[in-house]
Amino acid sequence: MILRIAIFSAVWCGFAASTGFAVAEDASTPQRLYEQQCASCHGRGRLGGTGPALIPETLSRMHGPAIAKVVADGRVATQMPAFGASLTSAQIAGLAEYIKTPLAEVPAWTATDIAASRSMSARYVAATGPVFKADPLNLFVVVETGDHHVSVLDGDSYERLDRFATPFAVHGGPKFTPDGRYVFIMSRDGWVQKYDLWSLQEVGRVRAGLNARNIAISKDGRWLAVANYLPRTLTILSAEDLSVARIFDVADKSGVPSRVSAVYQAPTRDSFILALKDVSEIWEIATDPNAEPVFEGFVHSHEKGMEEALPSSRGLFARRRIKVSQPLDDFFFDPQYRHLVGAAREGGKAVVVNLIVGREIAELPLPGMPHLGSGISWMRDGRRVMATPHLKEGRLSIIGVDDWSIVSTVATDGPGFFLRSHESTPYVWADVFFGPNKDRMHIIDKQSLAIVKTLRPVPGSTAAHVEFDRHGRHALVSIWEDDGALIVYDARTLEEVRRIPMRKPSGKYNVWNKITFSEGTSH
Ligand code: DHE
Repeated sequence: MILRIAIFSAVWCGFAASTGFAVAEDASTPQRLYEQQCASCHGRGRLGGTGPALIPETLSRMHGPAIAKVVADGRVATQMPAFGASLTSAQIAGLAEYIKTPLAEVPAWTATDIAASRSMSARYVAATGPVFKADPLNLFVVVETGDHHVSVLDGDSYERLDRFATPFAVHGGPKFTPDGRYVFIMSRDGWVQKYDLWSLQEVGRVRAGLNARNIAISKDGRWLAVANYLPRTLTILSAEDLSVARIFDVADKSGVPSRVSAVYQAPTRDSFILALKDVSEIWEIATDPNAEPVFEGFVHSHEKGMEEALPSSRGLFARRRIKVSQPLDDFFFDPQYRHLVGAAREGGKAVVVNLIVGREIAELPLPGMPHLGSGISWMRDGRRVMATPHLKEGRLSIIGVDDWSIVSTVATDGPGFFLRSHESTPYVWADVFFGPNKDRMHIIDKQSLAIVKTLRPVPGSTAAHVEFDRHGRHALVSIWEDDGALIVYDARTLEEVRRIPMRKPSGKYNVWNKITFSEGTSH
């Protein structure tokens, strides 16, 4: 019966939208209207179904047409129909406001829910080797957010080997197993998709959270960590079959819950590092089964009126808390993963944390919202430096990684989002993501720090996010538009060599550069 109602309402929803059949006025409140028109696809609790979740955590991060416009006109390349002919503009405006309202309480998403969402592809057959001739370690995975697909490109010929549908609204870098065979892709609705790059087939998918930030894979490729905003958890999945291995309820030592801003792999430490949004702690979770015991410190025991030692944890998934002075976000790691630099929410500064001793060791004045997660590093005059763009200022900050001092600043034509380089190129490529010069891409000499050229691939269209092939011969630039393109440049002459039409190619990731933690890419 429930199934029949669901089918009826899905059909009705498409029928009403497509015929312009006026919706009765008993749809008196936006909530009631939502239940009638949207719930069959987007879920009764707005947490998603065949359509994405309609909650502010997801919607406020989506770029594109305003919500009311999507309701009225539908969304191209998806199953979202147009309601403009069947709903009044007041009803549409009411609906748009309703779905922007935060949920009354943080919903649960338990191990049982996750397990129930897991679906392994019945058609998947694992090939014994790559089913193509291209170098499997020089493939590119290109996320096309325009129509929620991924293209797999041969990194030598730039032929497209496959193009497959992803979950709605992929965010962050896909993560690869250490051998480069499998890639994991995450959507803002918490779906994780596993794809086999040798067989060119989806392996399966699972919903690990309701609103997720990013994923990280363990050093040995066995575990996948999913950072969630909703609920306040870190989900650890088996990378093999996407089953749930562990769920951490995230809260500080005194029990205050927190969203997880991001999770990163620290390869030299064989651990995951977590940035926490709401509490002044950084977490480290061991992915080494033989990890040393982690001592959690002392708590005050009211019963005994004394300090009592907290039990230590050891081995796989042992958790360590690092106390910091305020919540830190958006981490850059030095190449040895001895230090991280995190952005402090207030005060226009960044904080350096030594991961070995587990405390803050330096502060850097970095106003204008540094985007440390995009930071890259290289050797300059015998010294390692890192560079970070700023989301609110047209400049790059160049920082000495040895003494954490500001070495220089490079003035750019506007605030940037992403930076890229490669071991074998003398240049850093920096986009100008925001403002009137969003169509520009600066090429900066790594030694002199001079801008040697500014590309303008498509006047008026955003040029963003660069990735090199494994040899550093070519640099791929996205034209970040719905009818966009991927432009391949010769990394030495800086001339265009190829243009491949794509649907808003938001990011592209080279297998080799990612699995070797190339210093020119963000990790
Ligand atoms: Fe991202 C990576 C956080 C907005 C596109 N973004 C990341 C990562 C984090 C992050 C923590 C690193 C994850 C990883 O790769 O494992 N992003 C945030 C934000 O906090 C912010 C500012 C606001 C938000 O919550 O959404 C934000 N990000 C955006 C966008 O608006 C972008 C431009 C478009 C979009 O798709 O939403 C965007 N973020 C990206 C991309 C990466 C990314 C393409 C991967 C970069 C890479 O090269 O590795």
